[in-house]
Amino acid sequence: MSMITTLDEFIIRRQKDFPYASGELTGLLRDIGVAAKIVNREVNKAGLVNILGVADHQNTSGDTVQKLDMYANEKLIDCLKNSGECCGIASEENESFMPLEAISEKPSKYVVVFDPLDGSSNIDVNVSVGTIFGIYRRLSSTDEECQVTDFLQKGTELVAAGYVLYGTSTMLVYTTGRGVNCFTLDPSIGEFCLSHKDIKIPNHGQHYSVNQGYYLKFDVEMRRYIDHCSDMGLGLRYIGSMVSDIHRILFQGGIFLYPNTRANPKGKLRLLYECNPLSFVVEQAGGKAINTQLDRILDVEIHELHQKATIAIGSPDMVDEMKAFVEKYSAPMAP
Ligand code: AHM
Ligand code: MG
Repeated sequence: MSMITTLDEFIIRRQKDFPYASGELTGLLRDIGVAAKIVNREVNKAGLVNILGVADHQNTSGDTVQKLDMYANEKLIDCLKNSGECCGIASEENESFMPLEAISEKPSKYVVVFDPLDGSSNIDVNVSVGTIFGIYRRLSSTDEECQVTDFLQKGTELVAAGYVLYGTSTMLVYTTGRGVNCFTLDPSIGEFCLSHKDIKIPNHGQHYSVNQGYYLKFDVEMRRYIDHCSDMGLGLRYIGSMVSDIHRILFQGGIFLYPNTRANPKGKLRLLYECNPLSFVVEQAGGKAINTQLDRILDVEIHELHQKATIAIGSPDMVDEMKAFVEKYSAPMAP
């Protein structure tokens, strides 16, 4: 019989690889795993109980917030508050960041950013949604409350990042900068078990992923690249739930695009809560992530918590090809 490695065992084993690690990051990752299990329980029974439906307010980005988003938000906040391992959190569902009080003498040195339930427009129709998270080392002094500058760090400064996909199985995928590993929740024992070790993204895939309904609203160079994908016979796959689309690309290869449109000239997705954590995961698996200005996502300067970004992310050869198209078709015409 093959031995099962649980998420907790794996995280603790990995901590031993860092001789000076104090265990805080280990604790944080475990707490996120616990929150994921609580959210998973609720997501799974969403069709059964009267938790579905649209709540009566919008989040700071103007999207309609659904009840399960708020539930996931609350549970993540509760788990991180009680853990004592982080000094502040920033959530896509909250306008501002939230400093957390230390629960022991030991000051905590991390802040956590998250999108509690990404792709929430899919909840009512039982399509996969996900939680995205990122962990940064605080920059402010441990003598004071955390500051907004602790969160406004480039993606290159991420210490750890990952996502939970509430799909046909529930999976937690994360990286601490030493490869990407995937854990599948075994509901019979209530544990995330190591299921896919050191994931490597294929150099090329058979699908491209974009909301083709906005085609006419994209810049001409992006339309040319999308035409090229279609000419090459690639299939179109778009779930409307970024975590699900990225998860497929991680295993099968492909490219995910969310370019600027006329309605969203800076893109729709958030740099801090969505693009940076997922770019860190994809890069750690050997993929690439850039914006439509062709800058590496992880290098983009961040000035506000809810800053939006455009993104092209996935298999390295496909991102390079998209880059070449944009360079070619956005070059000024010869006189
Ligand atoms: P959300 O955080 O409000 O759920 O929005 C993010 C989601 C992504 O998961 C998905 O890729 C995208 O929005 C879909 O947007 P659109 O419907 O414009 O294609
Ligand atoms: Mg989101």
